[in-house]
Amino acid sequence: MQILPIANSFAREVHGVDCTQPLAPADAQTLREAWSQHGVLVFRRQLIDEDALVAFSEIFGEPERIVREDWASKQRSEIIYISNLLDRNGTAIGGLGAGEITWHSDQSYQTFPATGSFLYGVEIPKDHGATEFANLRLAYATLPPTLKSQADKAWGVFSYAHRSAAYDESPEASAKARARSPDVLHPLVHHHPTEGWGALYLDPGTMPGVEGLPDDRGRALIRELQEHATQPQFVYRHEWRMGDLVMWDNGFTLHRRGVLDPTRPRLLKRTTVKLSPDLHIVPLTRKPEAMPA
Ligand SMILES: O=C(O)CCC(=O)C(=O)O
Repeated sequence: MQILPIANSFAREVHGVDCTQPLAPADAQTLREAWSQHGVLVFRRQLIDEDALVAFSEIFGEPERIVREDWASKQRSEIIYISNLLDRNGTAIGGLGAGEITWHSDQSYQTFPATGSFLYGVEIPKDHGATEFANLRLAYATLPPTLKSQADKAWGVFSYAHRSAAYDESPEASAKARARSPDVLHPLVHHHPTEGWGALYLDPGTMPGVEGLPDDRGRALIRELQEHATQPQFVYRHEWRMGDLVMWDNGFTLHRRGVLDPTRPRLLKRTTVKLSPDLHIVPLTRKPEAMPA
């Protein structure tokens, strides 16, 4: 196995691993550590069915079934489909079809966010629909001092209701998911459990504000942090090929995708796992003061 930088980015490409085969314990540990350090790992030319995708994900943590049951695979409920394809009744087979997906961190609205995401490219239009990743470790290390001291003591409000207002595909399913996902608070800065370096934790589209700040000041702080964190030098852009498996650590990365052409079929399969706070940045959580216990 070899883990090599991709161009000049923070992301790493892993060579010499067939993700359908069992991993030697030492190789699994090397991958866990590389993931928790670099944030994004890419495997090319993989041929993975749904059972194998779940089995590979389970090496790193317990799979989470996300709140959108309507996006789940009918074979393996641990998998959701990210797709613009429709079934024969004209119903979307998954979610996040063709609209813009702005900078976000998966599952950040959860009390205990499952921070490991795996996305496998099954059908990908050529040169279309890249996914961009921003590294919040690099962003934190370069924050101007006043912004850093504001971020260091801030807790953000993370709200599924706020996030899902942007989804228009299935209002009923969004309402059901909202009812299961009350707002939570997470600190905007975390430290790596074994190495101690700091990183921002952000999800701009899920954060209506910052605890203790008036709405406009909270939103301004989030905007400033996002603008800093998503500068080109902190961003890796993944141009998909069929058979790519990309895994990212949501504890210190953001990702986004542009608008897609709905007529060009695109299907990716995603799993999400709970990563161990012993090795990965896993956000701390509190309930907002005003909420009932
Ligand atoms: O479709 C993509 O490229 C990104 C999907 C995404 O943002 C997600 O799975 O959270």
